[in-house]
Formats: sequence, C-alpha cells, structure tokens
Amino acid sequence: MTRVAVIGAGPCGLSQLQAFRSAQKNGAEIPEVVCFDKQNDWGGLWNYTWRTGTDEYGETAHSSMYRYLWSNGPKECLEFGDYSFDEHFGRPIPSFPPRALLRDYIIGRAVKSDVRDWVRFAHVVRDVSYSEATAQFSLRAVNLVNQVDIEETFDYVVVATGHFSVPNVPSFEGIDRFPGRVIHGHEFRDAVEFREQRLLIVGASYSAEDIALQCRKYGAASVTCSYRTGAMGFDWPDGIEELPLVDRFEDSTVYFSNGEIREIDAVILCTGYLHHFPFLSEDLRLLAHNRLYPGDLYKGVFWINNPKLMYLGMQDQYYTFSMFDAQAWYARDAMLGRIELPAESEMRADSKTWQRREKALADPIQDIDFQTDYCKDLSESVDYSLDWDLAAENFKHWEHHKEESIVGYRNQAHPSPVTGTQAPIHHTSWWEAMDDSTESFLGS
Ligand code: FAD
Ligand code: NA7
Repeated sequence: MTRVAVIGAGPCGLSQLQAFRSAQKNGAEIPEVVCFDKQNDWGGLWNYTWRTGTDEYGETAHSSMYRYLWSNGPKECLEFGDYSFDEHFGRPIPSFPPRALLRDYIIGRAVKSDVRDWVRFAHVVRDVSYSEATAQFSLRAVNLVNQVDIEETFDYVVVATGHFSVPNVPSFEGIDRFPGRVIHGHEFRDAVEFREQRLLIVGASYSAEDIALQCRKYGAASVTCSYRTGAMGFDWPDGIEELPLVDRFEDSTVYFSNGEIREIDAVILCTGYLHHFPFLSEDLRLLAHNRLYPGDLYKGVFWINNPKLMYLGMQDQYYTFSMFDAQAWYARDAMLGRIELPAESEMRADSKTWQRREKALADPIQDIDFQTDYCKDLSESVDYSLDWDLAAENFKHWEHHKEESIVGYRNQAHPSPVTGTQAPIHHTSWWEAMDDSTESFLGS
C-alpha cells in the first residue's frame, strides 16, 4: 500500500489529513497516512505554551504565540471552504477572534473528520532521505516519551513543519553589555512583564507591530520600534514611536543611525524567522526566506528536484488556513494520480513566471492580488472552493482600516467568503478589551 508521511500536525498538516479524509468520504481509495508531530497535541503554533527555549522533552519549544494574541487578519480571510465559522460556533462571531478561538476552530474540523488516529504525537522527525534505488523515502523519528527510534519507509513526504519557530537573531554592537532583558519575539509570552518599562523593538513587520501595540496596551512606559528598510508608518497611539536602525548600545543607552538616543529597559528582537529543515537530507532541503513565492517549488508546493516531496505553507502569509487547504488538496490529488505533474523544465518555467511577477510587486494590495491568484490557481484544479474574490476584498479593506487606525482595525467586521454571513462588530473596542477569554469574546 502507498504510504504518505506528513511531518507536522499544525494547520498545514491538518489540512493534508482533511484533504485525504474528504477524498475518502467521497469514495476514493486513499493511501496510508502517518502524521508525526513533536508536540503532545495538534494545532502547531496555535498551541500556546508558557515554555520558551526547550520543551518538556528537551526539544526546541515550537510555539511563538503569546497571551492576548488576537487574529491579526480578518477570520473571513482564512476561513476553511468546507467548514465555516458559523458551523463551528453555531452563530456569527466577530471578525478578529483571540488565539484560543482560532485554535478551537482549527481543531473543530479535525475532530469532526476524526483524523486523530493518523497522528503520532510526541514523535520528532530526525532524518528523511530518498533512495533512487527503492524510489522511497526513509524516515527516522524518535518517540520522545520512551526515547525509542523508529525507522519507516514512505512513498511520499509532506513537510508541514512551519517556518515561524526558529528565530532570526541579529546582533548589534554593545548589546552583549545591555543590562536588561533581550529576547526574540519567539520567546515573548506576556506583555504585562514589560509594564512601566521603556521598550526597544527591532523589526518592522507583523510581530513588531503587534508586540509594540500589546506592550503599550498592557502598560509599557514607552515603545521605540527600530526599522532597517522602512518604517511601518502607522498613526501610532501615544507612547509608540519609530526610529531607523540601532547603531549601537552603550549599557542601557541606545544610539540610532539618525543620531537619536534613547534610554531603554528591555529589548525584543522582532526580526523574523528562518526556514529550517535540519531533518531533511541536503538534496531535499528547501532554502528560502519569508517571501510570497519561495524558490524551487512547483505550485509553491512540489520540490521540483523530487516532486514526491511536498512542502505546505512555506510562503509569506496573507492567506493562511484556506491557502494551506488549497495546497493540501492539490498535493493530495497529485498523490492520488488525479493530477499529473508536468516535466521538470515546465515546472521550473512555471515557478520562474510566478517569481518574476512576485519581484515586480509594489505594494500590499498587489501582494494580496498575487496570493489570491495563487490560491485560485490551485483550487480551480481541485474540489475546494470559496469566494476568493470576496476574501481578497476583505484583505484590501483590512489594509485600509489599518492605515486609518492601527488600534481600530480589529473593531471592523467582514462578510464570510464561505457562507456570505456578515460578522457582527465586537462588543468592546480592541484597544480597551483586556480580557481575551473565550467567554468574554463570545459574550456568554
Ligand atoms: P505550525 O503552526 O508552525 O505547525 C508546525 C507543526 O510541525 C508543529 O505542530 C510542530 O510541533 C511540528 N514540527 C516541527 N518540526 C517537527 C519535527 N522535526 N518533527 C515532528 N514535528 C515537527 N496566522 C493567522 O492566520 N492569523 C494570525 O493571527 C496569526 N498570528 C500569528 C502570530 C505569530 C506570533 C506567528 C508566529 C504566526 C501567526 N500566524 C497567524 C501564522 C501561522 O504561520 C499560521 O497560522 C499557521 O500556524 C502555520 O501553520 P503550519 O502548520 O505551517 O505551521
Ligand atoms: P517577518 O514578517 O519576516 O519580518 C521580519 C522583520 O524583521 C522585517 O521587518 C525585517 O526587516 C526585520 N529584520 C530582519 N533582520 C533584521 C536585522 N538584521 N536588523 C533589523 N531588522 C531586521 O517576521 P514577523 O515575525 O514580523 O512575522 C512573522 C509572522 O508572525 C507573520 O506571518 C505574522 O502573522 C506573525 P526588513 O523589512 O527585511 O528590513
């Protein structure tokens, strides 16, 4: 029997399991699917943990999520085509749910599809290599509970290990003598820790934006964000500012490249993450940074050198869960032989065409159109549908709302691309909502 290994039971891995279950429910014969996850539970990054550094098994702690994290994009831009928020919650809910509700939603579909038995939890994958002789992959994993190695062979491997867990950590002159805390966003857990402190945040993307707002919301004395390429440029609330890149630290004094100087109590490096696949042999390893169309992947999924290896979710992400589904459905249909992949030269040419277009993108609106076209391109070939144009419109409104008010965009509501339902406006403005519990959010 054909065997498929899925590495990771986060949103991408669960999309792959869902894709196979859905085909099976529609009468298809499916391969044996074995999913490995190093954590004790599914959900990937959405499993909040207080742990930083290493987990209970001595493995690197996976999650980069923190307390009080609310969805940073409208839920109507990530909704599953085959499992709506209305179905999960039994009624329309506002557009920007806190972390716990999104995790509940992801897991709700997996529970409904009864795929838990396919997952081996607390199993870390250590080595994957391909043998031309047998035309199979050999995979070694460790059962972290009893420290027993297992080695098995598979016909296909799907890498769904995410790329927001291994921090990119730059250094700055004098930072080694800075007297306060220096952490990466990956280790940030609770904004309350920085109450009354003067905070420096390095970086100018989603993590910097959200952690700056969080820390100020929960009482940081001031937040100075430092950018390398360009400022985020929002109309920040009182107490948050942006300066160009840090030049050097002298004890607790920070000197910036434009000559400004600030006294700082703590530093959070929001400098992004590395695509990191130490468990793959060199010939299978994707080299990429956080971009919309990472290299050497056909359809953004298939490893062109050996398309029996697939990667899910390796893109910079506007779309998340629905894009992962479109990828997983497409990967499934290739594995089931329903889609025939073209010759290597054609795959390379197709990937290059997307990358040329990616290079010419000039602003977030064009980025959104690009990723929408990518999702449509995938989903048009498989039995996965939602109103991508409506989702794209939601994203564009969201971009404008952020420009209008960075503390206010989460007070807006959007229509569902799956059911058409218009979300209600949340009962409390996000800037004033300190309680992110499910009870408080749902108002029940
Ligand atoms: P992950 O969620 O990272 O899951 C990967 C899984 O692989 C994990 O369970 C891990 O344990 C497992 N794994 C890794 N290595 C191994 C190994 N060697 N062996 C076995 N298992 C392994 N998206 C949104 O839509 N909305 C948001 O508001 C949002 N906020 C975010 C906030 C933060 C701080 C971050 C970092 C990301 C956020 N995202 C958000 C984006 C996020 O990338 C996706 O939502 C989603 O979690 C990606 O899913 P994934 O399955 O690719 O990766
Ligand atoms: P991103 O979106 O990859 O952004 C990384 C940021 O870090 C970006 O602004 C980079 O600046 C900056 N960076 C990287 N290296 C440096 C150095 N050496 N010095 C200064 N600044 C640097 O990662 P995020 O963590 O913000 O977001 C990841 C996900 O988490 C995202 O999908 C969200 O949903 C949550 P640049 O612009 O390249 O100059």
